[in-house]
Amino acid sequence: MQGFRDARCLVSMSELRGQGAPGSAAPGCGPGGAGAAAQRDYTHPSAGWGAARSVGQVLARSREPVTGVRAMLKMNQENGGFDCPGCAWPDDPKGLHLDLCENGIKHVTWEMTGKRTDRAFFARHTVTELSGWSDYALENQGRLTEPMRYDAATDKYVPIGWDDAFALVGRHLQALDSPHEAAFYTSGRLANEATFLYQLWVREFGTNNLPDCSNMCHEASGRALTASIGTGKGTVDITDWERADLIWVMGVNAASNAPRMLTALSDAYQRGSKIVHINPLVEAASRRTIVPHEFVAMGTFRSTPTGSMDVQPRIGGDLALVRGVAKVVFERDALDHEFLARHTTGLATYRARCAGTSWTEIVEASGVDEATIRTLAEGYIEANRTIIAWCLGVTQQDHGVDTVREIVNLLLLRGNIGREGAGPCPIRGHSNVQGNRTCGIDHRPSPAFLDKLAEVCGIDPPREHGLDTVATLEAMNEGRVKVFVGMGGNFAMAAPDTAYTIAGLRKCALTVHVSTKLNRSHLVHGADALILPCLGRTERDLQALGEQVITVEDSMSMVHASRGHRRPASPDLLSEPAIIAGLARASLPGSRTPWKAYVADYDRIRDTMARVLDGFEGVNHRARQPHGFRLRQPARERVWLTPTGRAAFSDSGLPALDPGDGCLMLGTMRSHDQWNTTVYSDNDRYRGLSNLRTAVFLNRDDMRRLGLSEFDRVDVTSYAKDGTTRSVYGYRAVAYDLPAGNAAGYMPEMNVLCAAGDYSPQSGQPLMKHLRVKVRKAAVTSSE
Ligand SMILES: Nc1nc2c(c(=O)[nH]1)N[C@H]1C(S)=C(S)[C@@H](COP(=O)(O)OP(=O)(O)OC[C@H]3O[C@@H](n4cnc5c(=O)[nH]c(N)nc54)[C@H](O)[C@@H]3O)O[C@H]1N2
Ligand SMILES: Nc1nc2c(c(=O)[nH]1)N[C@H]1C(S)=C(S)[C@@H](COP(=O)(O)OP(=O)(O)OC[C@H]3O[C@@H](n4cnc5c(=O)[nH]c(N)nc54)[C@H](O)[C@@H]3O)O[C@H]1N2
Ligand SMILES: [Mo]
Repeated sequence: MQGFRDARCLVSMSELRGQGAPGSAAPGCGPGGAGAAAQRDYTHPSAGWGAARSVGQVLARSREPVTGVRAMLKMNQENGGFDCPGCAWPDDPKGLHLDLCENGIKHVTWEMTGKRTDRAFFARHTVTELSGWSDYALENQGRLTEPMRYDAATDKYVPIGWDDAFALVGRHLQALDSPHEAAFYTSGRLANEATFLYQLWVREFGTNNLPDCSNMCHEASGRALTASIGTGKGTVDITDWERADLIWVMGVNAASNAPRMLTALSDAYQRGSKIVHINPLVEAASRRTIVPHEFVAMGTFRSTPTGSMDVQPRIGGDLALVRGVAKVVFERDALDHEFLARHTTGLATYRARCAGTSWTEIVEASGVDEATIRTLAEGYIEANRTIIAWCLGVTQQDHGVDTVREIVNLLLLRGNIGREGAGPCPIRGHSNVQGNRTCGIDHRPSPAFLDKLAEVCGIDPPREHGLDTVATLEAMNEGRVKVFVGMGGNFAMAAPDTAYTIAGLRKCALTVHVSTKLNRSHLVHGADALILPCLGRTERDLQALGEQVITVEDSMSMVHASRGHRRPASPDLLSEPAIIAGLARASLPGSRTPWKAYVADYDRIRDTMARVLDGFEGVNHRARQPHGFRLRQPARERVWLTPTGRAAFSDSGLPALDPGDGCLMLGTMRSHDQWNTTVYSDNDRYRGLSNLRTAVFLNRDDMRRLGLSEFDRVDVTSYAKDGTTRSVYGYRAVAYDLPAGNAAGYMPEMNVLCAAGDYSPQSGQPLMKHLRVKVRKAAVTSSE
């Protein structure tokens, strides 16, 4: 990362809103200006009326109160509605009622806004001026309406026709010395059909440079599950959730980020199942909820508990915690011997590893005392059917792969995989991030997949591995990648090391973003730059042979159709498949791929997918069934596609977690009122915080030790592995229930603290929940 120091020259202070400057307060990405920051304990159940009020505010802001409500009624319904783009939790299988939630509604209405970011808007504002705006203000201008190209003479975006835009990209790509000088990013909303066309274009063009948001999200889960059980996905489905008698929820803020999971948790609790929340922070979902869709319950304020036990490990302590539980399982000989003998390898080594890990080490590395771990273990031994679910708290760590493998080890000990009501369950993030991988977005594609693609599509795909997200950052900064295409998302803000990321994008010859709304990635552009606006999930997609449906895959491998009903935000929008086909035709003039025919009728794309992708046979018919169909997950049937044909125990040491030298370990996370880089407000209801995003959550004892009182101004410095430091200024210290030595704060602001060179050697994932930091009282306290 030699480029880090020059990166600072290419980026202005005003656009690093999460950073600020010494002596003043960092503004943050939210709207600001709503009043003084405050915190009070949130004592109400999650969801419920607080959620309803918050939805009302978002609907009013997007000027869509009536249509917003109508859209809610169309969402996630098996009778031809669209898939909620809010998260990847599956639909309610009973289909009897609406299964919708506050944050899904916010997410959808944000897309459906009546406001427009049109050519008149771009004519009024230079890019330099817009760079000083908050991220909230940028997106809040509304939907993009037509393709725009950056004009350096005026420092403005000006309209360009679709064909000219495609031709421009074609010229740039053809001018490269090698196809590997371009990188093609995917954000996890992209539907299966667009995904398939995208990777086909990129591979026909000649590279596997397909970085995606998964590289920052669940890469660790995919790698670990593949190594342990032969397939990179969870094994449970929603009916298993209805049968489990023990559920562990690790490192996920369910009430905010997978709110429909609250329904499953409260149902489970009512059935008598035990639910354990494992999180350094005690989050709202671990207490009580008003089930998101139960309007009657909302009316009567009837709430259901959603947790039986909270365990608070230190950040990164999950591996040691699981090891401790496994140690007790061995001690008690509570093993499923028959399963272990028939289905697994590596048990003896793992047994020795557990025996050889002392309680002192386990307690130190987990931050949880032995008695609590034993209680947790007794609960695990008592249960007949256990699901372990996890999200970013587990994956965005140096040893994320080891931790997920340890979770699988623990499940294997008692035969908790491939049995009803039991199994591993990564909670995926973006609504189709799992489908992206299934349909070929992978910078390390398997030879078998490439062979099939070559045979069916008649192309000669490159065999060498491509760049992931972190490697793309480095390649852009070093001039090895000159063209960046972003298929959705907001790369500039989502990727680590904001200054370095921005500098990399600025060094490109061309940046292209396919987007629905204006965001920072459009403002930190290459010499040439395009914004290509596309249809959203809620909108009707009319092509030459009629109205189209798309398909998506949820967290539990269910593939189903999604159909938008709304009139598109502008007549000049194209669908993502149409944009990809346009780009492909312009950059591959000799291509024999039937791009036009594919776009005319997406059934044709699915017919090809059915021939390339395992489990997609008959997709056109099956995806249109109510609730769609479940992709086969061999491990669920105890078919292990590992080299030995058995599930493999892992054997790893415990990680060194002491941040050393007076440092704290900090994890970045989302507030309740944001969707990744989209920030709806400066509030975080369940954590009781209002009007503040530039916050550092600290343990009370640490605050005392550092001489800090609640809401004091602080500067935070992170220490990267290569010795570089990064700082943010004028944050506020907020006391919170988290273990001493740990801290937390919000993404995307705190991405300025994440060194791009600090990624897990196991997964390539940036260490977004594993930052070594020092917190100090701010040198100068600003007046406000
Ligand atoms: N409304 C809404 N929904 C979303 C999103 C959104 O931004 N808004 N984003 C979507 C996406 S892409 C994703 S990937 C998911 C993200 O869903 P989450 O994984 O819930 O995302 P974070 O907010 O990053 O929260 C991480 C949680 O991990 C905990 N944690 C931090 N460190 C550790 C640790 O070492 N161990 C354990 N056990 N826990 C730890 C934090 O306290 C926090 O509760 O949500 C998806 N759904
Ligand atoms: N520090 C830190 N950083 C993180 C994380 C963290 O926990 N901590 N989490 C990481 C994770 S898990 C993820 S998934 C990434 C998220 O990274 P991204 O997926 O890159 O970011 P999003 O914020 O989801 O993207 C928002 C933008 O998507 C565009 N958009 C919305 N809908 C559509 C659509 O239908 N089509 C198209 N083409 N565009 C659309 C809009 O223009 C909007 O501005 O961030 C990562 N970054
Ligand atoms: Mo994610």
